[in-house]
Amino acid sequence: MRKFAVKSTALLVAAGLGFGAASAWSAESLQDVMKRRNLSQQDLLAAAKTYVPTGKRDEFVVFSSGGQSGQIIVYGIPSMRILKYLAVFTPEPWQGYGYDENSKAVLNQGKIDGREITWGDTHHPAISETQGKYDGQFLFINDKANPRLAVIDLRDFETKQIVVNPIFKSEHGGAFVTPNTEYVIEGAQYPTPLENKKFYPLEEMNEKYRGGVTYWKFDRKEGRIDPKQSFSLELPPYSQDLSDAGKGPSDGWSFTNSFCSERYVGGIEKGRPPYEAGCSAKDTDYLHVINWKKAAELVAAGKAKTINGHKVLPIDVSVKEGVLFLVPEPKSPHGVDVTPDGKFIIVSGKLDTHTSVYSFDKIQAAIKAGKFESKDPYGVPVIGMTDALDKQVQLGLGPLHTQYDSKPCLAYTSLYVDSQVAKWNYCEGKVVDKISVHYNIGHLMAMEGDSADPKGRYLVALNKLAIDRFVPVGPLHPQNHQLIDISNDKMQLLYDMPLPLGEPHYAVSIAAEKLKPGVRYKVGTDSRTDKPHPGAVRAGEEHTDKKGNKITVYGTLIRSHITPETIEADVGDEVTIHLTNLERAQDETHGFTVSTYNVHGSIEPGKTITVKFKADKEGVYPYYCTEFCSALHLEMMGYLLVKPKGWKPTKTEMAKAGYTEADYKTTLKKVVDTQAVIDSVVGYITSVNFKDFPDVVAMVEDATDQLNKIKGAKEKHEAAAAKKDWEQANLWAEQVWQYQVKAADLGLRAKTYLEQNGAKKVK
Ligand code: CUK
Ligand code: CUA
Repeated sequence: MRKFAVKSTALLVAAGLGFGAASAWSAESLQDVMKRRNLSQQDLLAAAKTYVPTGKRDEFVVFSSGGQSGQIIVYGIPSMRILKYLAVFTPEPWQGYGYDENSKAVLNQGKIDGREITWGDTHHPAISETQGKYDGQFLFINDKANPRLAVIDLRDFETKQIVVNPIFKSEHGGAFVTPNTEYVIEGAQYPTPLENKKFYPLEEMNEKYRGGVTYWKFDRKEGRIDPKQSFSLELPPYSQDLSDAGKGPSDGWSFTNSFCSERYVGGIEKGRPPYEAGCSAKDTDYLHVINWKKAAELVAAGKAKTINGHKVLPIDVSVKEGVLFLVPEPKSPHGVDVTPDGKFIIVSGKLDTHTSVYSFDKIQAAIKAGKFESKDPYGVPVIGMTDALDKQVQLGLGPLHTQYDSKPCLAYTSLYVDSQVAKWNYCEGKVVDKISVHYNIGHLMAMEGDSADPKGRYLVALNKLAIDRFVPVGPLHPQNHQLIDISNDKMQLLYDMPLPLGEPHYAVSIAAEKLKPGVRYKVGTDSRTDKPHPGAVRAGEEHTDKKGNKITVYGTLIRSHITPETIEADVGDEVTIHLTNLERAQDETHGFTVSTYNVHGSIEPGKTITVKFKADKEGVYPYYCTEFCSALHLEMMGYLLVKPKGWKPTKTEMAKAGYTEADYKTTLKKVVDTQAVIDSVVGYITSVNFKDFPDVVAMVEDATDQLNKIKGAKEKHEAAAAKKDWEQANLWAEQVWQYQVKAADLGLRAKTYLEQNGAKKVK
C-alpha cells in the first residue's frame, strides 16, 4: 500500500500536479464546507455516523422487500448504499432472470393455473435461523397478491424456488421462519373458498369461506421447500394478518393475528355500509395461537384432509386436539412480534393507542387449566384477554410493528398516525423516548431486531410516504427509509434514503460478516438448480449439433471471446445455445444476447446458462457480450446467420486486409515485449506466498489457461509464415498476443491484489 502511495504521488508530480494544486482543495476547511452547504453540527455528526469511506464496507446488510416490483432490494448500513436488486417474482434483465431458460424454469414454478404472473406484491423477507439467530444461509419472501413464497440462497443471492400456495387466493402473514427454519410460515389474508376454482356467493362467507396458515417445510440440505411435507391449518374466515414464530420457551408455537373478525361483507354499490365500517365495528379481533409442532404430528398421523393435493388440518380437528386457540386483541391489530426471549407476544391495534403485551406463560396456564371465556362461531376456544395479557402500554396513535434492541426489555414500535417511533421498556411498561419521522411509518427494523439475538445500533423507519423530502420526480414518489441511531438513550435521525422500487413493506438486516457468498461457481453449474448443467463444456470441447431443424450450440465465454463466433441456421430452426463462462477470476461476468430475439444471460464465472429461441426470420443478427469485461469487450461478438430456404453461396472467401511480412515481424516483436512483462509478473507472483490467496490462485489458473492456448496459435502462424501466407501468419501471431494480453491483465491484477493484501516473500 505504502509503495503504491509513493508511486501515485510521483505520478501526480510527473503530471504537473504538485502540492500547489493539492493544497488548493485542502484549503477549504470543515467550517468552510459547513457554511457553504448550510450544515449544522448535528448534520456533521450524522454524516460522520453514516459515511463509509471509499474502500470500506458496511457493518450490516439489509434485505428490503421491493414491494410491487416483486424483487428484493439489498443495501448497506450505515451507508444506505444500494448494493443489488434481487430478482425474485419478476423478470429482471441484468441478471438474465426470465431471459434465459434456467431462470425461466424458476419463474415458471410461480405460474398459477397455467398463467404466467410477471409481478409480485412482496411484503416480508425472512432470513433463515438457527436457534432463533440469523444464520445468513437463506432468505424467504412472500407475494401477497398471488399467494406465493420464494427461496433465495444466500450463497449466490439467487432465487432458487417459488412455491404457489395451493389453498389461498391472497396471503400476508409470511414469510416468518421457525427458530431452526423447520418451517416457513405463510398466513392467508382475505378469506376465500379453499377449494380451487370453487364459486360460492358472498352470502355464504361464514359457511364456505375460510382463512388459514400454511407451514412450508424447509429442507435445509436441499435448500428447497418440500411441498409434500408441508401443511396448513384451516382457520375461520377472519382476515389473518401477520404471523410470528415462538422461540425459546414458546418454540413450537406460532401466532397469527387477524382483522375483520366481524366477517363483514361490504357492498356499498348495493347500499350496504363499506368494508372499513363493518370490519372495525367490534372492539377486538383475534390472535390465533397455534401449536404447530403438535399440528405437524397430527398431519403425519393422517388427521388432515387433502384439498387441492395439499394437507389441511380442519378446524374441528385442531380444536379437538388442542392445537388452536384464540385470544382477543385490540381493534384492527396489525403487528405481532415475539420478544427475543420468547416470553411475550407484542401486538398493536391500528385503531387503539395501546400496545398489548401478551404473556406466553399466562396463555399456557389458561390452556392447561381449560379456562376459556367463550368459543368463537367455529368452536375455537377463546382465552380471556385479561387471562393472557401481561400489560398494555399507551404508546401513541396508530401503533403497528415492534422490533427489539440488544439491551434487555427495550423495544421500538412504529406509530403510523403520529409518524413517530416510540422506544419503550416492555418489562416496566413505560415509554423512554420518541422520535418523529417523515412521514407515516409502516414497519420499522432494528439490526437483527426480530431474532433471538438483536444487535441494536441502528433502526430503519420504513415510511409509507416521502411527500416533500426529495427532489420531485413526478406524482409517483419514492419511498423513504430513514436511518436512526439507537446506540444512545436518545434516538438520532441520521439519513433519508429514497427507495425507487415499489412500496417496500418490511426489511430484515444481518451483520455483514455473517454473509459469505461465493464469487464463482464450479465450472458448468446451473445456478438455479445447483446441479451440473447438461449443456456445459470445457475449453476445447465446444461444438454445434444440428438435428433436423434443431440447432444446439455448446459454447464457452472467456475474455474476450465467444466460442463459436458464427452460428448458422436455416429460417425456422429452433436454436438452443448453452454457454459456460470459463473464467475463474472474481467479477469476470459475461453477458450474452442475440439481437432482437429477446434473450439475455448473465454468466458469472463458472456458470452455464441456456438461451433458446426460434430463428423465425431470415437475416444477420449479431450476438455479443453485454458486460464491459475487458479492453476487447466490444470484440466479444459473433454472428447468427439465418439463411433463407434454398440459399446457395456465391462467394467463398472473406475479404483480405493485405498484411505483409513487415506487419508479421512487427507483431512478433510485440509478442516478445509482452512476454517480458508476463515473465516479470510471474517472477513476482511466484516469489511470494500466492497459494495462500484463493482469489489469486483462481486468477493464476485463468492466466495459465490463456497461456496454454498460445502453443496452437504459434504453430499456425509459423506454418503460415513458412508458406509466406503473411495474412494468416500475422493474424495468428496477433492471436498469440491476445492470449498474452489477457494473461498479463490477470497477472497484473493478481500482483496488485498480493501487494495490497500483504503477501510475504517465500524463499
Ligand atoms: S404490512 Cu405493510 S406496514 Cu404487509 Cu407487514 Cu404492516
Ligand atoms: Cu465479456 Cu464483454
